[in-house]
Amino acid sequence: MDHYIVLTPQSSIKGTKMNRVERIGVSLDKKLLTKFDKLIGEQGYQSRSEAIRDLVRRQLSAERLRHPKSKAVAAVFLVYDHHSTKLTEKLIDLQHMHILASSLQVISSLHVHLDEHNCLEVIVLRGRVGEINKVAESILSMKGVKLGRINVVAS
Ligand code: NI
Repeated sequence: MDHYIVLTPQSSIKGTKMNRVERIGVSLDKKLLTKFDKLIGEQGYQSRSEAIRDLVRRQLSAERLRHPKSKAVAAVFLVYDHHSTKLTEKLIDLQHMHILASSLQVISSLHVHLDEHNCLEVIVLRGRVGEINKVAESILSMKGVKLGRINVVAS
């Protein structure tokens, strides 16, 4: 038996222009719907509509990120040993270099001294996907970086 899901309108903020909302129906077999309900329940969703809206947004964002020219923001996480030769200075130089660049900007950075040796740094970048990936990869491949991760979202 098919189950029917209706996407309900998003709440609007008073005084802002409300997007026109379309209601659509989605047919799913019971087994798939049961799995979906279990998953979104575990993730803390209050409604199927909210979960489906997020899935759609995530997919659209992922699609935009496939294009190197898309605008995006990114957080680069790295753990490094601050005793590593000149890594700290290299990281600072690289960030200063991009602060005034028109196409790629370092918006912010956060530094946490984890222990005697290790530092966690989060560098937030804004620019085109292609440039972000290039700079982020050059950061993560620096000698002395122990762990790294890039999180990019389309903006
Ligand atoms: Ni530190």
